[in-house]
Amino acid sequence: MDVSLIGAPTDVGASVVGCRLGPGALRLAGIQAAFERFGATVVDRGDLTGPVNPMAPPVDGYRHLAEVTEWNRSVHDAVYAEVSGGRMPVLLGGDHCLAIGSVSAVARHCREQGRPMRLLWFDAHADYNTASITPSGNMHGMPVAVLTGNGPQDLVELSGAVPALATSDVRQIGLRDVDLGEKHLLHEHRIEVFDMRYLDEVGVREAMRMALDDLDPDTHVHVSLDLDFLDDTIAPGVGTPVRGGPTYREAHLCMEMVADTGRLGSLDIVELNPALDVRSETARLAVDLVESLFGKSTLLRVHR
Ligand code: HAR
Ligand code: MN
Ligand code: MN
Ligand code: MN
Repeated sequence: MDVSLIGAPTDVGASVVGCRLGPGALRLAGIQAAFERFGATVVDRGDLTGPVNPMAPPVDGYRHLAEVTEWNRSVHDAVYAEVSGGRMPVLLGGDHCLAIGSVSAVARHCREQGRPMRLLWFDAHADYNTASITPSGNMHGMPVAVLTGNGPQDLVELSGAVPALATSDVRQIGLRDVDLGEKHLLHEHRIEVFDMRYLDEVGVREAMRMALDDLDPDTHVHVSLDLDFLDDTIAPGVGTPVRGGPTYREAHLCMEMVADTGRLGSLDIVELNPALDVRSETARLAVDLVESLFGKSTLLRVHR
């Protein structure tokens, strides 16, 4: 497997700033070596550049729409170049608005190849807000809505086809902080949500089994890992921490089950805020999870 690291050091989509420092912190925590330990060949493409965070108020329901669009164009182009060249793009964020660019680029590639795609959205949040229902205007709260066709035209059309993804391509895992408007919209659009209550009730194993069910042998799996998916006690270094998330082992089991599919094709690691982290704990946990995603547990178990 040939992995390409792409840094996108920005927090234009958030109101708590600091995840512009994420790519550097993930590199320092050893993200490249984590991929290499499990046999990947890694090229670090360095950091993309883009507009600074203007720290401006929302306009017509969006904060920093022009800047968010510019960053996502760069991310789209960089991710598309890697995935269409047969490599696995790994986006080092940056805030979660950048998944608009990365996921739409992967969706474009899959469309061109006639392959199905499955988006696994690991997050405390649904990121399904639109201009009319957002409580904040922050665009990191909107990427799933944009990718499925609800959002500003330039972003919705980023990869050509509208929508970039069908709602049936999406599985959301770990949700526990969803705005009322989002809840109605998720329900109306029938997005498959495995929220924390569901994980509590049926267990991580069964929830992940369902999130990964009927994958075609040809399906491209994209993991979008918002680090606030994790319980805030083990991952303090995020802008919008939420209590009651998966434990260390539960999060690893999620990644291990993705690894077992053998279909992981692209990855976002987003929302790391090193300014709020404690001794790089969250960055190092992200690196640990990457190891599991790349099959750390594979071949370990022997039963007689
Ligand atoms: N739902 C809230 C909003 O839209 C907060 C979501 C933003 N936080 C994230 N996204 N980290 O996953 O403003
Ligand atoms: Mn390919
Ligand atoms: Mn998110
Ligand atoms: Mn989140």
